[in-house]
Amino acid sequence: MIQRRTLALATLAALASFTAHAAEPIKIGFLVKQAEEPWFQDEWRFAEQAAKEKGFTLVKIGIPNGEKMMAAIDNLAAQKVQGFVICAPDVKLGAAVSRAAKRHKLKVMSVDDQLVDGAGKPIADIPHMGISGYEIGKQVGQGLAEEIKARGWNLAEVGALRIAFDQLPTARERTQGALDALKAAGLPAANLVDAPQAKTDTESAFNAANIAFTKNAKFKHWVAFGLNDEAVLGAVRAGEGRGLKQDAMLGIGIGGSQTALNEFSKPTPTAFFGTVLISPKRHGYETALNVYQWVAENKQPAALTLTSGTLMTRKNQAEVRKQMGLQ
Ligand code: FCA
Repeated sequence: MIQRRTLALATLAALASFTAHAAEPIKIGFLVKQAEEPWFQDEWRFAEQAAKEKGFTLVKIGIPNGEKMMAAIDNLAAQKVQGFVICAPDVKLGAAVSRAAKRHKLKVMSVDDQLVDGAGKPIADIPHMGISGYEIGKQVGQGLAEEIKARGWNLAEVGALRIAFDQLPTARERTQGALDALKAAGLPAANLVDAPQAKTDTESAFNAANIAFTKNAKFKHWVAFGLNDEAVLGAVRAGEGRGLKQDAMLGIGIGGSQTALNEFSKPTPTAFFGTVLISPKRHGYETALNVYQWVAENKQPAALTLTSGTLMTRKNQAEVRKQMGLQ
């Protein structure tokens, strides 16, 4: 009798532990370097959509520097998260991310900025979703070249302001694409003006552009490009401070989130002419879903996914956003 009861209890206990295990809630982390930037807000919003649809919990943490990043990964592990998506504050932290993930047995996938090892090579075992930087940059350059032509500007008198953040490979690729397209359209190579920014936000771009304008007063017209909308917006605001309005300057960003939409909704057009709209839905929803499926179904994400963009201006914004599934 006693034996049977013990057996029954043991079975119950085993069952309980099995159920507890089977029902262990899935939690996925989503760490981004600049939580205040509209692009990252959008990514989080779409990741939440995936969480809601699939029934997992999303843990969102902003990681503005390496120290906060390491603390956030430990924090995820303490919360029993099983995997995470990351856009690191510095891609050279790749080896540290990889080690921390292994130590805590967490699945990890990067988004936007591909992590590299000590030698600057992408870390092969961290799946990545990013934009096709060079192609999208070319779309920026082609858009600028077309508008230069439409306005009848003489390319010899156009300064090309490159807001540069060259320590980030995707930023380098984007601005190189834009520059190559402008050169292909006939921009003299000597008209390139580099303006390195300290961080990838509007204020840093504004400061960088101001210095560049001061040093290069000779150009009659300006075009500006950079890694994102914030870079171009900083250049546009700096131009305005010097009396370079939209009839003298043109900028095309990359992103298409609220930063660009705010500019487009101003009653008078600014020099922020357009942006190449990229997809926060793919980058937020799909990466979160990929990591979820990795954890729940052991389905490994594709090693590398590169997404495309579409040129969006004040005029076609509603249409283009609709096509991208963004309202
Ligand atoms: C980088 C940039 C962001 C965004 C993203 C796709 O992380 O810093 O602004 O353009 O790529």
